[in-house]
Amino acid sequence: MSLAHRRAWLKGAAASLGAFWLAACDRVSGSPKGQAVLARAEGLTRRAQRLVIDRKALAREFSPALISANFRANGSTNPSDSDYVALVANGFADWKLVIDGLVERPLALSLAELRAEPARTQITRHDCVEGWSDIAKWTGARLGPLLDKAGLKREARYIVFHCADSLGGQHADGSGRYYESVDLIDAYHPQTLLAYAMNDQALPVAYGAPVRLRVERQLGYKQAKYVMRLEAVADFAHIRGGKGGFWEDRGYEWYAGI
Ligand SMILES: Nc1nc2c(c(=O)[nH]1)N[C@H]1C(S)=C(S)[C@@H](COP(=O)(O)O)O[C@H]1N2
Ligand SMILES: [Mo]
Repeated sequence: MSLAHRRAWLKGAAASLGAFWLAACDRVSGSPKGQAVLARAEGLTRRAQRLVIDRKALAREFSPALISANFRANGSTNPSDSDYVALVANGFADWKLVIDGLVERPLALSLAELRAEPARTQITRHDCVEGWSDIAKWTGARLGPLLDKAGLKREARYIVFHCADSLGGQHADGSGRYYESVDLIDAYHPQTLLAYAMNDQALPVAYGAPVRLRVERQLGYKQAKYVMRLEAVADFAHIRGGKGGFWEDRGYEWYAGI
C-alpha cells in the first residue's frame, strides 16, 4: 500500500472503530455483558492500530556520510523576541527548561543539567511539509526519562512544547509564539529527544538553540525549536487556538506521522 493509501485506510479504520466504540458504550453500559463486550472492542482497537501502523517503530537512521552539507533552516531562524535575545547574549547561562503542568515534581533544568541527563545520538532525516528533506546528527536528552523524573500524573495525555519565538508576530500576550504538542506514545519513543547538539556542535540559533525537539516519526513542523517549557496536559483545547500547535491552529494536521 502507498503511504497515501495507508493514511486513508487508517483514517477510515479509526473512524469506524470510533463509531463502533461509541455504539458499544451506548448499548452495553450497565449491562452484565458490558464488560466483556467493551474488553473485546478495546482489544480490537489495539490490534487494528498495531496492524495499521506501529507507532513505536524506529525511524530510519543513516550513516555519517549522508549528513547534509547544508541543512536548511526554516521558519524562525533568528528570533527577535527580547527575552530570547537576552538569553543568546549571555550564552544561555540564564536559560532553564521548565517541565510543569500535570507532573508530581516540576523541574527547571539548566543546559548543563540537561546535558547530564540520559542522552542519545542519532542521524535522521527531517522531512518538511514544503517538500524538502535534510539529514543531520542530533544529540540530546531522551524525553521519556525526563518525564519520569518529573513524574507524570495519571491524567497527563499530551506534552505541550512552548517556544521562545513569535512566528505569528510579537504580541504582549505571547499569542504569536510557536508551540507544539505530542501524545505520550511519541513522548516516550526512544528517538524522541530534546536536542542540544547538531552534527557534534552546540545547536546553532538558526536550528533552535539552545534546545529543540526531535520527534523522528513526524514531519518538520512538529520539531519545535527554541523550547522553553514543557507542559503536561490532559487536553490542549484550552491552549491558544486549541489545535495543539502553531501550524495546527492554521490548518495543518495535528498528527503528522511519517
Ligand atoms: N519554534 C519554532 N519551531 C519550529 C519552526 C518555527 O518556526 N519555530 N518551524 C518548523 C518547521 S515548519 C520546520 S520544517 C522545522 C525547521 O527546522 P530547521 O530550521 O532545523 O530546518 O522547524 C519547525 N519547528
Ligand atoms: Mo516545515
